[in-house]
Parts: sequence; C-alpha cells; structure tokens
Amino acid sequence: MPKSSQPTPAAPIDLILPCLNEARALPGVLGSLPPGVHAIVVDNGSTDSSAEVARASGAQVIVESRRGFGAAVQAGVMAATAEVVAICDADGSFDLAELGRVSGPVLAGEADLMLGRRRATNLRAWPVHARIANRVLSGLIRVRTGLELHDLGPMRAIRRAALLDLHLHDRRSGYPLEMVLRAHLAGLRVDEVPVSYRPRTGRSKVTGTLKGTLTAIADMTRMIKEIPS
Ligand SMILES: Nc1nc2c(ncn2[C@@H]2O[C@H](COP(=O)(O)OP(=O)(O)OP(=O)(O)O)[C@@H](O)[C@H]2O)c(=O)[nH]1
Ligand SMILES: [Mg+2]
Repeated sequence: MPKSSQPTPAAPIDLILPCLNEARALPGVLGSLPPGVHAIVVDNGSTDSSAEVARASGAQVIVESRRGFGAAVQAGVMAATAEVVAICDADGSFDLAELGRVSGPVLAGEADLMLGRRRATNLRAWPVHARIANRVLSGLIRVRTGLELHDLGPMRAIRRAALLDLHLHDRRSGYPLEMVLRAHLAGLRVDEVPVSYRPRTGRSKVTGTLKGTLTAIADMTRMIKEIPS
C-alpha cells in the first residue's frame, strides 16, 4: 500500500480533568471522550467516589493532595506524556464532542494556546455575576495584551512543552489567567474558538457560591497586578 493511503493514527492528546467531588458528572464526561484522547483525571482530595468512578470509566487517575484548580491541572500536566495537552472541567459543563475545535488548531500548528470561548446553552449554565466578572476580566486582558479574547474559559489546548516552559506558579484560580498572560509574554499565538457551556452536573463550587466567586476574583486581580505587561 502506498504510504499516503495508510490510515492516519489518532491524534495523541492527553485531556486533563481537574476533579473535586465530580462523581456524578464523570460517567457522562468520560463516556463522551473523542477518539485519540486519553483522559487523566486529577483527583484533588475528593470525598465522594470520583476516583473509583473515573477508573471504572477507563480514565487514568492521579492524586494531587494540594487543593486548588491550578495545583490539580499542573499535576495533570506533569503526568501527561502526549505532545498536546487539553484541559477541561470535569463537571459536565462542556461537550467533549467539541474538543477538536480547541485542540485541532494546536495540533495543526495554527495556534499555540487555544481557548474555548463559552457560549451558554441556557441561562442556568452561567450565573449573571460570573458572566459580568468574566466580561470585565476579558476587557482587562484585551487592553493589557491586545489579544482579541472575550472569555477566560477553562477548556484549552497547548503543547505540553510550551506549557511547562511558561513556569506557571499560581496553584488556585489564578492559574488560567496566568497561563494566558505568560503565554502572550512568551510570544505564543493565543486564540479562542466558541464552545458550548452547559449547566454543570452536581453542586456548584465556584461561580455559584459567594466564597468561590470572591476567591476567584482575588486570585485573578493579584495575577493581573503581578505579571508585567
Ligand atoms: N473549585 C475547585 N475546583 C477544583 C479544585 N480542584 C479541582 N477542581 C475541579 O476544577 C473544575 C472547575 O471547578 P468548578 O467547581 O467547576 O468551577 P466553576 O466552573 O468556576 O464553577 P461551578 O461549576 O459553578 O462550581 C471542576 O472539574 C472541579 O472539580 C479545587 O480545589 N477547587
Ligand atoms: Mg464548573
């Protein structure tokens, strides 16, 4: 058979799923993995059966005892081996059938850091205060960087080596913002593509709670001040 007619191997992507008590959501999330995507669930101290459910659904499970979104994602990055890593919440709020929109341009070398710009599928998906906070933050990022970003969404893709080279140090909810600002500073091509945002499965921990929202705002504000333009 001529070389060109051989089937192309599935694109090797490690999908990092930070997870804190998402046992209810995981079967749906892991049941919708696109072909060629290996799931790494990072159990961040869950007290429910997240780890068992994730294993039973075929995912690789690693444990990060240090609490925080950034700590969980970074542990997943360290455990990953694929050239391209994708990141996604484990709460069922994203449709993994759309992951290729985000990872495709990175695999094709057309973007270095691709973000999924969230488009709420209904009003319950994204509380108004979180939407407003996100819009203000995106505006600050546009002014600061000139990047045409409209969301700081958690569904992302980047080459693993490029992410490690950014030496991110936030381990809480400033991590996604630090990634964008440092990627821009490093000269990486940062872009966004629309993805659906659905109501999460299970109880809200961040955007639906006052403590979670305030912590996220504090972490992001610190990050904006800390990183040079
Ligand atoms: N909040 C929080 N989430 C974590 C942590 N570690 C891992 N996660 C996971 O990170 C992802 C994002 O957290 P979410 O709680 O969905 O945050 P959010 O989408 O801003 O807000 P809600 O969905 O309303 O809770 C989920 O998959 C969590 O399970 C942590 O320390 N705190
Ligand atoms: Mg969520």
